[in-house]
Order: sequence, then C-alpha cells, then structure tokens
Amino acid sequence: MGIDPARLETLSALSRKVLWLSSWTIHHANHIRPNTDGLKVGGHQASSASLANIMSALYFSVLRPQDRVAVKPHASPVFHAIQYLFGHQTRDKLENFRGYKGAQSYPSRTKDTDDVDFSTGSVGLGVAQTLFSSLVQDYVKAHGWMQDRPEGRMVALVGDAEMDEGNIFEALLEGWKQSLRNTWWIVDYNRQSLDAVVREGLWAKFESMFRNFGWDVVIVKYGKLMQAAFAEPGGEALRRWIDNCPNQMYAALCFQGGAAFRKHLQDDIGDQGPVSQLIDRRSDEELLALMSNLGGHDMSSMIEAFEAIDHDRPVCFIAYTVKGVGLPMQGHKDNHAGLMTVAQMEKWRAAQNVRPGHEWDRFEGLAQDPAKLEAFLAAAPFNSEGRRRLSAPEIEVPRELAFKPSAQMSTQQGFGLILNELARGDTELASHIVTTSPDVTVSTNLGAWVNRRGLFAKAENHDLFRQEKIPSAFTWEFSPGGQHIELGIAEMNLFIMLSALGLSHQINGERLLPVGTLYDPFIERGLDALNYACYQDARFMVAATPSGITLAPEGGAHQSIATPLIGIAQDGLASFEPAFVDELAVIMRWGFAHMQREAGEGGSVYLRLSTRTVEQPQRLITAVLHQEITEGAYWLRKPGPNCDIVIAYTGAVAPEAIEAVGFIGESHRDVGLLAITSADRLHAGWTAARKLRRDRRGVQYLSHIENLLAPLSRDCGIVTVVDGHPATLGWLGSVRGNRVEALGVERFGQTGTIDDLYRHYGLDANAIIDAAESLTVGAPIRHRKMAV
Ligand SMILES: Cc1ncc(C[n+]2csc(CCOP(=O)(O)OP(=O)(O)O)c2C)c(N)n1
Ligand SMILES: [Mg+2]
Repeated sequence: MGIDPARLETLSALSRKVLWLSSWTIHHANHIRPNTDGLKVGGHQASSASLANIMSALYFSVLRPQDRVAVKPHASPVFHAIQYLFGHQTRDKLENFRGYKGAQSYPSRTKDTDDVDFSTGSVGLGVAQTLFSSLVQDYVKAHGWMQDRPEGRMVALVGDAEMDEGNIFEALLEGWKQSLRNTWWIVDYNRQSLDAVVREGLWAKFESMFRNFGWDVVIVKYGKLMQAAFAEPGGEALRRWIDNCPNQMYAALCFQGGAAFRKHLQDDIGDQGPVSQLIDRRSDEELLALMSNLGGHDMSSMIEAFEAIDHDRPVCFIAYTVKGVGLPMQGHKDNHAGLMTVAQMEKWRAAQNVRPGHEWDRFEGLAQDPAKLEAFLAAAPFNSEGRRRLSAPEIEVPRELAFKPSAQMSTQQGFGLILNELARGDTELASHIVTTSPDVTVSTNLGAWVNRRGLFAKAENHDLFRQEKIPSAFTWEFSPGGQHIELGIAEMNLFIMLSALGLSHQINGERLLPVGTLYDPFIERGLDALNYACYQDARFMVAATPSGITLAPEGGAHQSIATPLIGIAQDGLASFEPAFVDELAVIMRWGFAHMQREAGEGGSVYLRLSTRTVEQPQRLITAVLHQEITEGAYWLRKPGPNCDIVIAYTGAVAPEAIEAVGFIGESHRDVGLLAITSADRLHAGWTAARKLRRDRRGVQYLSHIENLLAPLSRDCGIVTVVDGHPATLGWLGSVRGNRVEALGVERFGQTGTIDDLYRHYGLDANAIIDAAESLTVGAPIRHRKMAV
C-alpha cells in the first residue's frame, strides 16, 4: 500500500509530541502545580503512553469529523494533548489537569471543554456506548433524518483488562442481533491490567469471540522494525521467540532494557548463526527499540491497518502495545500508578530536545518546520469542522397528554394508555418518541404503543402469527420505520441504549425522545449505566414498573426497596412516583419538556409506577394543581386551622393513606393529607431554597414544601408512608421542625396479597393510624379499620 514517507514522518513526530505533552501534563500535576496535597496522579502515565501512538494515528489522520470516540479513561491526558495540538484545549487547563475546573482525569462530555464525544471512567461503559450509538445512528438514518450528513464510525479505545467487564459482552450480543455496523473497537493489548499481567493467549479468546459475533478482527502485532528484522536471515527464529515469550517475561524485559533482552535471547536461542548475528548487529539501544516495536507503537502499521478497512462491518483491532512504552517504567508490572521522578523527567526532557521553560510549546524539539506541522494539523480531516457537537431544535410538547380514563386504574396501565393515545395521533412529539425495553415490553404496558408504531429493524420482518391469523393481542411487525427497539434481557444495555438515544441531538443532529421500561428492582442491575447516562447528560424517560412490595405475589426477588432513594440521590434524574393517572399525564408532559431543556436546567425522568389498581379521582387539573404535581406535592385534603396530624404519602399506598385519614378525621377534624408526587423534586427544591437563602442573605424565597407546610404548627405530627425505604420521606420533619413517624419497607419482601404485605410491613391504614396516634398529644384516635 505504502504511505507517503513525509506524511509518516510528520505523524510520527506528532505522536512523539503527544507522548511528551501527555507525560508533561501528568508530571506537572504531580511535581510543579502547587496544592496537590501530596495526591499523586496514578494510573495515567503508563496507560497513556500505551495509546499515544494509536490515538495520534486516529486523530491526526484516520478519523473524520463525523466519527465519535470513547477514549479509555486513563488515556485522558493523550486526548487532551491531541486537542491541545489542534488548538481546542488550553495550556491553563492542562496545567490544571485533575485540578479544580482543569482538564478532567477521565474524558468528560459535560466537564471538559475540548469536544469529548463520550465520557468514560467506569470501564466498559464507554465501549458499549459506541455500539449503541451506532445503532442509534442507523435508527436516525432509517427514519430519514440524516439528511446529507455522512455516517460516522463509532470508535472505542479499549483496555485489554477492560474487556473483563460483563456489560461489554452483553452489548456484543445485542449488537449482533441488531446487525451492528460502523463500529471499531481498538484493544490496547498491553497485556497489563491495574494489578497484574494478563493471561497468556487472551488475544485468541478475543479473536474467536469477536468473529463469533460477526466482527472482523485485525491483529496488529509487529511493527515495521520487527517485520524488517523477520525478513533478515534468522528473522524467523526471532519471530518464534517473540511469539513464544510469556507476557510477564516480555513485560519484564521491556522494563529491563536491551541488555536483558540480549541475554535472554542468547540463552534461549543459543548460538544459531544467522539469528545470533541478527541480534549482535544491534546495540542494546537498537535491540530494545526493535523488541518494543510492537504494532501499536508503529505509526505505519496502525495507519495501514485502519486504512485497509473499506466496509462498514464492525471491526475489532487487537493492537499489541507495551504499557508505559518509551518511559522508564515501561513494562514494569507495578507501573499502573507509576510516575517519573524529577530526575527521570529531566533526562527524558533532554532526550526529547525540550528546553526548560518550553515544555508547552507545541512543536518544541521536533525537527519538522513548525509552519508545516501547523498546516498539517489544520488539514487533518478530523479537525476540518472545528467542534463537532451538533444541536437540534426543541420538539413541541402538547399542553396536555390525553388518555382514556376509567374509574379504576393502575399507574402502569395509565402509562400504556397515555402512550397509546400519543401513538394514535400524529404529533411531532409522537414521531420522535422511541421506546425500548429489555424483554419486558408487554409486561410494562408498552404493547399498545408497539402495536401502533411497530418495532424497529433495518429490514422488514412480519409477524408470522398475524399472517397465519393466530389471535394475539400484540402485533410484532419489524420495519425501518418502527419506533420501538426491543432489547434482550440486559438492563445495562437498556440504560446504555437510553444514553445513546438520549444524546442523538448532539451526535446526529436529530432529537429523539427515548422512553425505556423495566421492572423497578432491576434498576439496580443497570445502575452504573444509568449513572453513566446521567453523567453524560443524556436525556430520556424511564418507566420502572411494577415496584415495591405492592407487586405482592411476585415476592421478595422482585420487590424494590431502595429505588426511591436512588431517585432522590441520582443527579440528572428527576424522579416521580404518582398515585393517580391524571398526575402521571401531567408528569409525562412535563417530562418530555424537561428532557429538552438546556444543560443545567433539564435532565432525564424516572417514573416509579405500579400495577396496583386504585380508584381514580374525578377532578379537573387546574393550572395550580398542574404546577404542584410537577413540583412534587399538593394537599389532597387541606389541613384545618387546628391540624395536629398530617399524613403524607407517595405512590401506590394512596388508598391506605386516604382510608386512614377518613378514620383519623372522625376525632381529629383538621387532619391534612399531603399527596407527594416527587420526593426528589420536593427535596431538591428545599435544598436549593436553603442554599439560595444562605448565599444571598435577605432573600425570602421559600421552596414548595416549605410553603405547603407553612400553615402547620410545630406541634403537628407528620406520618409519612411510602412503598420503599422510609428515609425517602423521613426528612420532611426537618423542613419546619415537626415530629415524624416514617413508615416504609426496610426488609426483603415475601409473597402474599397486597393486604397481607401492607399489614406485615406496617403500611396499612391501621399502621398509619397507630403512627399518627403516637405523634398526637390530645384525644386518642378512636376509630380503626376492622379486620376482615
Ligand atoms: C468499573 C471500574 N472498575 C474499576 C476501575 C479501576 N480501574 C481503572 S483502570 C483499571 C485497569 C485497566 O486495565 P486495562 O483496561 O488493561 O488498561 P491499561 O491500564 O492497561 O491501560 C482499573 C481496574 C474502573 N475505572 N472502573
Ligand atoms: Mg492493559
């Protein structure tokens, strides 16, 4: 094929510069920047060196503006150095690497300013994100929204030990099912993890696995120096020795240097004529250069490997590398947190021709003409459009979301009805909604939506049951225009898919409004991916149902206890637990708008729903009630002037709270009933108001919960009740200093009826009444519910 030698030389020079700048960034953070508190920058140095060449090949030559990359977390300094050379990163932020508002330790879409495509940090997630982003790009294309934008490749730079993360395997299987294209994963095969040297022959397992899932596999093992040496007399014997050398030994020799390699080669191969001469012809330094010239460190080998791909099938590149290559720690098994000493850095600086005081000069020490390097960078295809983050206009959300009401319903049913109504219409909102579920589409009530809007697949696939006229409530028709993406049972995949769909406006320039469903307890299965999606500021709605012990006969294995607390604590996620369907309609409407708000204002939405059928209120939702529902609470029964007890409930336990208030009201007429639709929004509003008052003394602003509780006297007790951990609402007592009895679930569940379980866990009307009585000082509460 042959790469123009001048181009190769320039690329190699830039690659050396990237290694220098990334290393200097780390060194600066450790030894030069004041106030590092003795905290060392571990984990970056050796990992970064490992990828400096491969990433330089990609960014300076191979990538195009439409390509998107997930960079292995510890290669963040390499990414920032490349962006610095392009002029998209500042020296100030590099000097402040890992510092307050400096370049981030791990590439961050939201915190870094240099055009990070996908955040990484929790290993495995960024890798899978590229796969799902490719599927989303296919979705956008199939729906005719790519316009004249070219398809991008989704590229992940993957650590070899990162491949241990199970979510990668889950994603691989899903990718195969969905006919994945345009995805490149480049495994940095340095055969080292954080603690150890990896198993022998791991590459073979990777190879067969990827091929099994329909990927092409390209192994880039030997650099050009090695290939040339193999062609010399005796070269074959050298190649055999390299191939048979155990990973630990190779790493150790890379660390020890040329003399150690020579000794081992001589001991192992003995005096075998040509191969001995091949070795003897080289100085120790040359021998080390040869033996560490693995494919991943050879510019022309990498460029050749990348440029040889002329199709859109997914490709896994296994690039052999040495962890810490080119640095004194190269190959040492403990080098994960390895750092160069000041003395080592000085020596290396001299070798790089970098003058003191000129460490940040972009082309310092390079032999090439700076003007030519500048021109080369400006002409790099990746850089041709500047910042590559796209945007898309807001999609109008109707003032109200309609649903066909019935007197008795569950919130889960209501969720299905609201989506069904949207599916029947022809709003822009409906055409941009895309639903997805890990094999619980039917059981979370998405069926009606899917019947109307169809399933997404690149090729049509008709429902055979329908063709054969076998009665079924569900039509399973796949087509490129379908709006539901059916996933296998892997909640990690669900959340990474939502993460990819929810970034479509910035990646594909077309906004999607993703709605995912799963069973509430399995949020915990996908929790790190949910957190990851929120960290990237992806925008989606997740409906989790059924939830709590209210799913009674399903038993302890399906009951969720902690999820309301996750809802409160998860940043970027507004969580709601409505009791009635009219509330849900208001919340979903608000949610679709919230998902489209600017960074810092909008976010994703979590709906904790239930299968419990409850009597629905017949009422008009006024503008005030609408507002209160989205802010998190309203008085279902206003407290009277002498109120000494308030029942505050959230979600499916509404009937018990209402019933208890009926009994309590017989002797305590002024009892209040507070309906809480979002403990999360209430708590966030309260926290924000206190902060505002602290920050700007004199400001009188009160939060929604403070306003709601304002009429109560301090003596008024509050009983809170939730089908989840009692801490969800327990904090209400601190708002104005009222005593609280917090009812909820703290122990693993069991099977039974709702009545059985509410009685067992103390969520029934009598438990609420007892709790109320323990808080009141006056007359006892005389009425109780009779046992049936
Ligand atoms: C989910 C998760 N667990 C643990 C870590 C801590 N960690 C960071 S890097 C690393 C080892 C990675 O090894 P590898 O992927 O081979 O990359 P290399 O260090 O060789 O560059 C570990 C365990 C993490 N970042 N994320
Ligand atoms: Mg590794």
